Amino acid sequence: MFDKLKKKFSDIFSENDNKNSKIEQDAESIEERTIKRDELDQQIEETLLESDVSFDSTRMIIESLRKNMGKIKRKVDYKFIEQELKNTIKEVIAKNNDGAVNILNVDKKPFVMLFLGINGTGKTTTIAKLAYFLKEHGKKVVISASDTFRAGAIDQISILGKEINVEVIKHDFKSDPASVAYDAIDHARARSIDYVLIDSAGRMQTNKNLLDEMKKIKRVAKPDITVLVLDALIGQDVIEQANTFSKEINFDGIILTKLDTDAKGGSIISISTEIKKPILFVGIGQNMDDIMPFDPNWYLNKIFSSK
Ligand SMILES: Nc1nc2c(ncn2[C@@H]2O[C@H](COP(=O)(O)OP(=O)(O)OP(=O)(O)O)[C@@H](O)[C@H]2O)c(=O)[nH]1
Ligand SMILES: [Mg+2]
Repeated sequence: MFDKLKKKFSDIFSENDNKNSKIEQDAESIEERTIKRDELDQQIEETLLESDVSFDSTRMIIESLRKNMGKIKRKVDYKFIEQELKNTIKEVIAKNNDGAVNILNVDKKPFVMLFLGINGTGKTTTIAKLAYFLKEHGKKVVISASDTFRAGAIDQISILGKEINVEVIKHDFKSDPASVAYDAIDHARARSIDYVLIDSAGRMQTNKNLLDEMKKIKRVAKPDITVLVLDALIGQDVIEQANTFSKEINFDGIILTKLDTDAKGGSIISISTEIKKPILFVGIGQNMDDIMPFDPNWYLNKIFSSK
């Protein structure tokens, strides 16, 4: 996970640090230090851009790094700059996630969650994983099989439901997804169930019928939270995907899936600076326990080798 980004950061900072310690630092002029700093900024910039961090996010990080570091008076301390870069990225991500709802600590029952996204991003798997996560935390969950559009979708979620021992409310193939959601919420109310997780059919931002259907599910189910599921593998395209979705429907947070297969690692930074919706959970594999609440510190420790 994020191996490329981690390796590049490690190369930049430890290599330069090694070179640095070999030369007589006090003999360095201000000009020499300035050149070193500029080179370093350029290396960081290139690394970020190559790692799926968008152009604007990259600029923003470089600028705040420069601002935080102030004038170059002393020798260029690579370990120190690495720490500053880490802090700068942390600031960006933590600010975006500030105030994100803690799913385990909500004061409404049932708490209704609707999951949206384009085809194959991992909605159905994520719902099963999240149901499992909630169950493990002592919560009662029901799933609404509201993808009635794709053949096999109802079976897929039913099988997953059995695997994790969570009830799945379903109607027939091609039936109205909003009414399945309505039934699931009704079921939850009657049985004092804590969470209703509503699956939905994958849809492209261009498919008008499916977009109208999505709006209807939202109108009928009145979810407490609407979550956009994004696939980390598409890299920077997550931004465009999220922006096009948000023109059609308002969503409150993001779940980023397939991070385990993401070597580049920068999409978390791009999302934080450009979509400005909190990342609630991340998917890190295909097993039912491969989901975790997103923690900026976890991410930083994965992309920087130094503690
Ligand atoms: N490696 C990995 N694979 C994942 C992760 N999350 C989902 N997948 C895989 O992605 C594929 C698609 O997952 P689904 O849950 O069916 O995706 P979906 O968004 O429901 O797809 P549609 O219903 O067709 O729109 C499956 O093979 C999942 O196992 C993850 O975090 N890591
Ligand atoms: Mg699905």
